[in-house]
Amino acid sequence: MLLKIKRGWEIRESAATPEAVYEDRRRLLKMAVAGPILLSGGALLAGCDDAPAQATQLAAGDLAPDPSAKLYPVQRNLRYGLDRELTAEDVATTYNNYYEFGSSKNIWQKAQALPIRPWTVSIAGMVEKPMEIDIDDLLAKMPLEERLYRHRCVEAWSMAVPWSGFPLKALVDLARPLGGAKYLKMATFENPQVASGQKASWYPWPYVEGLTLAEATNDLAFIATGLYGKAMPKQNGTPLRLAVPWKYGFKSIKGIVRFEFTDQRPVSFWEEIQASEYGFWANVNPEVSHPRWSQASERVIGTDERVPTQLYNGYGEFVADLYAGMESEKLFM
Ligand SMILES: Nc1nc2c(c(=O)[nH]1)N[C@H]1C(S)=C(S)[C@@H](COP(=O)(O)O)O[C@H]1N2
Ligand SMILES: [Mo]
Repeated sequence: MLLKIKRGWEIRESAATPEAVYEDRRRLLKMAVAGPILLSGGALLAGCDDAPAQATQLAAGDLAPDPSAKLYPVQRNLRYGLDRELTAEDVATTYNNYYEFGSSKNIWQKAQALPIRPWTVSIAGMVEKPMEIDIDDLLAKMPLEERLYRHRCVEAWSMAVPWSGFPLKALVDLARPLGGAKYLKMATFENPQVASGQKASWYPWPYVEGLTLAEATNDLAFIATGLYGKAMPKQNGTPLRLAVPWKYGFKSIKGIVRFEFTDQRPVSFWEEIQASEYGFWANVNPEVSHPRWSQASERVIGTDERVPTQLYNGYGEFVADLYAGMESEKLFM
């Protein structure tokens, strides 16, 4: 079942999203924030039907340029290749899961209201010296690179995108965890004023996710800070968003404000809501069905295709060793 991952230099030229698409998207976003009339025009293209209501949520101050924009594009790391075309940028940035902004896929406009500066990241728990670090200071310390990764949502859709960011291991090294630390727990911002989904009290906010330290320091574990050669759009999880492509998408937590090292296995957001459907490990496996649907294949967003799902989402050569001897664990839900 292991996929032979193509080397970066085998990727066809056509796999890169043309810059023209980025530019159109930028123009559309500018139009969308210019006012309600233009917004409904722009939103039609995005397949949005409740644009006027959302327009009122955009305030001028929310549109300050992202100060990290100048860091991109960054050099692509050719070790991580793709077996398929990149998803079109306008698809990956308008079809999102971000429950802080609502439970539909169409939250990209609402997410623009999230203030992203100042943004302080805490590194806490079992570390040599807990710290609070400003996002721009953190970004300046981290080795930024671009990686092409697949992403497989537990809902059986997938995409393939160019993330920019840094290996999670670089942050673990900065944090200097103590010997007893076994897990890394990550938490998303809390701001119900702008993230209206957080007003829904039946969800266990904040969104939390966790990895073992062995997973967090695996080469594939990546903190994404940019997308398509630019700063990360708000709807995709700026300023810090996990990308662990061998696991179902819900593990890839967005809008992170806290990294806590602990000896207790964290209970993640979805696990707390429905442990029988969303486990801690959540490794992709086509042979283990979700209780309510098959995981054997996936819909590639932005195309008419359905493709077979692969064990560890095709990344077994990087991660299968992490789980040797753990057959008694529910690794695939
Ligand atoms: N904080 C937070 N992170 C999150 C989610 C969320 O609702 N809140 N959704 C997850 C799920 S289910 C998926 S599939 C991916 C979606 O990422 P994308 O919108 O960039 O495709 O984000 C994940 N990270
Ligand atoms: Mo997901």
